[in-house]
Amino acid sequence: MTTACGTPATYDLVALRAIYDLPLPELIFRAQQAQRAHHDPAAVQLCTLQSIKTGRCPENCAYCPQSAHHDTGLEAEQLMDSADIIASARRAQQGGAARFCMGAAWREVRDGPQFDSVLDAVRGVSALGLEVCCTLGMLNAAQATRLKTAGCTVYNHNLDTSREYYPEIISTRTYDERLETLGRVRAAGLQVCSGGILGMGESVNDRLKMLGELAALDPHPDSVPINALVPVAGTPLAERTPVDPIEFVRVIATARILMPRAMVRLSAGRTEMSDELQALCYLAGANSIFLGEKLLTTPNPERSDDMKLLARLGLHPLVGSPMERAVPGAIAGHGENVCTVAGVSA
Ligand code: SAM
Ligand code: DTB
Ligand code: SF4
Repeated sequence: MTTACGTPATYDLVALRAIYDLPLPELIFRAQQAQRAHHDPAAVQLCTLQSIKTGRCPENCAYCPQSAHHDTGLEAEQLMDSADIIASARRAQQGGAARFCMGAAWREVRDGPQFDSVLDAVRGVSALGLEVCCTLGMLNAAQATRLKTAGCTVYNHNLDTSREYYPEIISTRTYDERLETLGRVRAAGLQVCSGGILGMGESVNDRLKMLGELAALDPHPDSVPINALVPVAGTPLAERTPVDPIEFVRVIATARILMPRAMVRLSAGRTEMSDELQALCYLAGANSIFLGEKLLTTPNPERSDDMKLLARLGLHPLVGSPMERAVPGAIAGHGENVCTVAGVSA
C-alpha cells in the first residue's frame, strides 16, 4: 500500500513527532484543513452507549472498572434482554443519538444463546434506523459476519496504547490478538472503530506510536475514539496523574491529520474537561462525542450541558451517516493529507 505521495502508509516516530510538535497554531491549522477537506466542521456526531453486560470480565485491563481482577465495588449485571436494549435505543434516538453502541464486558464472543440474543438486539436497533455499533471483545470471522448480517455497521475494538506499553496495562491478551480481531471485522465488511486511552502513565511517544498503528491500518479506521483515563478506585490506575490538557489536544489534532476521513471521537473523561478544553478539541478536529449521563459504568456530562455547549460553539448534531455528509469532491486518497496537509512525508 502506498500513499498519494508514493510512500508507504507507515509512520516512524520522527514523522509523527514532526506533526505533534508543531507550534500549536500551526498544528490546529493543519488539523482544520484536514477536517474541512472531509467533514462539515460544524457537525458533531452524537453517539449513545449502553452497557448490555456489565462487570466480572475475565480480562485484567488495568484501567477498567469491569475487570474481575479489580475490586471496584461495581455491581455486575447479566446480559440485558434484547427487548430492553431496543427500548433503550429508542430513547437514545428520541434524545438525538445517531449511533447506538452496545458494550459487553466479555473477553470474547462465544457462540450460543447469549450471542443469539445480542444478534436479536442488533436487528431490532438497526430496524429503528440507528447506526449500530457493538463492542463485545474478540471475535472470530463467522461471528463478525453474523453481526454484519444482523445489521451491525461498526465494531469498536481499541488498541488502547502502543505495542510497547500494552503489556504494562493488559497481560491476558496480546496486541496482535487485538489487530487480528480488527482484521476480521474489516473482512466481514464492518466499519472499524479503534482508538485508545491517554493518561495511563504512557509517554507521548507511546501515544504517537498508537496513532501510527491506527493510521497504518488500510484503510484507516472509520472512527477513532480518544479516551482520557477515567481513574476508578480499586483499579491499578486509580492514582495516575491526569493527562495534560494541551497534550490531549495535540493528540486529537495529530489523529485528525493522520486519519483525515475518520470520525475522531472525544470519548471518556469529558466530565473532567472544561468547556474551553472541549472547544479546543473540536477545533483540533474532534467531531463526535458520547451523549448521555453514563458511559458504560462511569459518569458522562449531562445531555443538556452538552447541548448547551454545542449551541454556544455554533455546532450542530450530524444528521445522516458520516459517508452521506462527506464534502463532495474533497475526498483524498489514503494518507494523502499526511503529505499535502501536514507537509510531512511519512
Ligand atoms: N470488553 C470489550 C473490549 O475490551 O473491547 C468492550 C468494552 S471495553 C469497556 C471498551 C473500551 O472502553 C476499552 O477498550 C477502553 O478503551 C475503554 N475504557 C474502559 N475503561 C476505561 C476507563 N476507566 N477510562 C477510559 N476508557 C476506558
Ligand atoms: C471507547 O473507546 N470508549 C467507550 C466506547 N469505546 C465503548 C467506552 C468508555 C468506557 C469508560 C469507562 C466506563 O464507563 O466503564
Ligand atoms: Fe473486559 Fe473490555 Fe474492561 Fe478489558 S476493557 S476488562 S476486556 S470490559
